[in-house]
Order: sequence, then C-alpha cells, then structure tokens
Amino acid sequence: MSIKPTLLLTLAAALVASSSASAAGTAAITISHQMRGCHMWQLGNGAPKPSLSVTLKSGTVLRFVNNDIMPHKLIQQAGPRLALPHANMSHMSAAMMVKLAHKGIYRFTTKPGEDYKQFTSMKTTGEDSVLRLLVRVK
Ligand SMILES: [Cu+2]
Repeated sequence: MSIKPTLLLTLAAALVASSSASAAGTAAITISHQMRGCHMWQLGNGAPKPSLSVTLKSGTVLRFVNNDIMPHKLIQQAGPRLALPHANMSHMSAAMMVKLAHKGIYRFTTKPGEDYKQFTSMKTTGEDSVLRLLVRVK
C-alpha cells in the first residue's frame, strides 16, 4: 500500500501547526489535595510530587491552580524577579498566571493557610508537605 503524496503534505502541515502551537507555550501546575502530606504539585496530569522540577521555554505562561483544601500563597525564592499578582490563592480552584519571559532558574514554595471550614474533618497522614518547585526556563 502506498501513501498518497497529498496525504503526506497534509500530515506535514498538521505537524507544523501543532509544533507552533506548543511554541506559544502554556503550562499548568495544580496544587492538589493528597491523603499523604496533604498537598502536592501536579504538572498537567502528571504524578503528584511535593518537590517538582520542570523545564519550560522562555515566554511560557505558567498557570497555577489551587485545588487543595487550604489556601496557598505562592512565594518566589529565587530567579529573575516576577510580579505575582493573585499569589494568594485562597479558595478552591483559585488560579493565577505568570509569564516566564526571562531565562533562568526559578524556585518557588507556598505558604499554606488553615483548612477551609467545610474540610476541617478531613484527615491526612504524615506532616503536611512543604512544597518546592524548581522551574528551569530555557
Ligand atoms: Cu494541604
């Protein structure tokens, strides 16, 4: 069986379209609730981790969503200084976005607050994790 040249051209065009779409660059990190350690980072649908390292292209817009049962304030600890409006993600599904325009190594943590009232009966095991995030922007 042979593939028609027109089909190959269509496939090539589709590949170019999808790679330029990813160059536009967005990434999402969720703070998700976990039985062990209470909360972890999750890149996209990736595995939850208390310490996460990611590599992103400069110009990426990084979106944070707090789906934990407590508020988290995002704190930058290292890297080219970022303005972080809405860093205080203080309700379920609170989100913030930051554009990583400059190359470098960024470090973040969060300052958690108290459990939301409706969740105070939820028990977790182990000490609450201290979240650490390292973002390499290339
Ligand atoms: Cu938590």
